[in-house]
Amino acid sequence: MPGKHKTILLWVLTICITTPAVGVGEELTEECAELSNSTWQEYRQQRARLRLRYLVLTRKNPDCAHVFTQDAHEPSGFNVSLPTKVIIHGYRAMGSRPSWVKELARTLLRAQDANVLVVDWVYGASFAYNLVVQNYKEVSIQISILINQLQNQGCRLESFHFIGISLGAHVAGFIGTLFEGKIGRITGLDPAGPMFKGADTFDRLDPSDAQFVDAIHTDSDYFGISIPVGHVDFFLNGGKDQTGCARSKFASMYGYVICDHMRALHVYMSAINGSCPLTGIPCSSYEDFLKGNCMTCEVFKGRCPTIGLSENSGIAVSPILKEQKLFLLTSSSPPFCTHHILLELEVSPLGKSAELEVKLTTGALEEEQRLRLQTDATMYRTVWAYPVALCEIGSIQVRNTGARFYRQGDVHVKSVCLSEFPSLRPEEPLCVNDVHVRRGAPWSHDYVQACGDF
Ligand SMILES: *[C@@H]1O[C@H](CO)[C@@H](O)[C@H](O)[C@H]1NC(C)=O
Ligand SMILES: *[C@@H]1O[C@H](CO)[C@@H](O)[C@H](O)[C@H]1NC(C)=O
Ligand SMILES: CC(=O)N[C@H]1CO[C@H](CO)[C@@H](O)[C@@H]1O
Repeated sequence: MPGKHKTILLWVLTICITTPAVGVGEELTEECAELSNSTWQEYRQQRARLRLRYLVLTRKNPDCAHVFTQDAHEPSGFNVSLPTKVIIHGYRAMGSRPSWVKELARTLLRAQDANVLVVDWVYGASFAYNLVVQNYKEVSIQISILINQLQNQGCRLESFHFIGISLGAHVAGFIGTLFEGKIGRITGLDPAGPMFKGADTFDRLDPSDAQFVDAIHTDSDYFGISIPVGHVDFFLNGGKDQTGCARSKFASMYGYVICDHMRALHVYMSAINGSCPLTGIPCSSYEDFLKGNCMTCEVFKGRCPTIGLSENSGIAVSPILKEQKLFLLTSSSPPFCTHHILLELEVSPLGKSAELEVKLTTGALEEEQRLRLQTDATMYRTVWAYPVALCEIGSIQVRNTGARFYRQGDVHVKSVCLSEFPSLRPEEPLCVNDVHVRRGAPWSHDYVQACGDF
């Protein structure tokens, strides 16, 4: 009997071990495609070849890309009745495959039932930047041939939405030029700046390339372009330096160098996820925006444009305006949203320059802002990226911090006001009047307020 028992045990064990192995084998028959990566050697041998490929992801295969093929016997899952999101990556300095493509595809598919068509032009996009720039129009032409074929199969040009990252934004722009602006939408995520800023609109992304063009700018002083290229152009934190990027001492050199540039992509994905609104305020310059000189979206009939997939960025005015510079502040990590709080402070004329520190407190959260006061000004306005809404702010404290350095005397604050923008409802600013801030004696005030149901 013990012998038979062992045999059964062995048999059970064998099933347990082999069954999953068979399962794994079956799964592998459905092969998932990856983007290419190229090496310097390969690049030198095949310099002239672009080796363009396309991958397809849909809601049926959101995590497993299929190589695009028009062969009816090997369908890639592309469905001509659905809208199509075309992802175009940018320059690949080291020939590596872009690692973020899968996440962007998944984020898009969660938000919309669509075909995601990924353009793999890693071979043409790697190593010498100036040579890559020479390639990009050829890449656009090849993609446009595919779009033409898809059009013949029943896809409408308006149903294409190109999402181009960095140099990919200009690839999309040139495809748009080839289709005379009839493509539905192009989104440029920090469109490349080097060799494009001074370029003719024929050579770079511009509003005539599609029915609607939106762009997000996050590194316009380095890898990104500093001029507006779309109907709406969101300049995050002024469009140059992003919070949480500049001082990440321990990040890798590569991460440090491209952190600002890649922020556009991360904010875009977060916006599509839809956990909080990222809206831009039209303004002529970031300096004006930071002074609180632009607080409304009147030019858009009160509806501020939002980052993400909503049609025309949520703009209702028509015809759609062009090259609108929009500004917003973000936080340093997902979901990146903040509240814009305008701090307005009016002081009585001062005998000497002074310094004040203003602190806002909400529960355990404390944030400070430092103000340098000059003798020739009495009004100070500054916009603050604050983590919670105005109605949640519990208290304000003002300290006379300049005392040690400037031997400054008391500061008489005529009024200190806080307001939030853009505001969904008419709200009075929170003001406190006639405050004496003495040396070494901070003044503070608790707000009595509550966020109503809205
Ligand atoms: C293609 O998409 C349409 C519209 O959503 C749907 O009705 C149809 O079943 C899809 N075709 C296939 C083969 O999945
Ligand atoms: C989007 O949401 C999904 C699911 O909630 C989450 O896993 C992912 O990290 C989010 N991505 C971003 C960029 O916020
Ligand atoms: C760094 C890297 O991902 N290298 C891969 C490039 O692609 C080849 C073939 O697909 C792989 O074998 C390498 O590991």
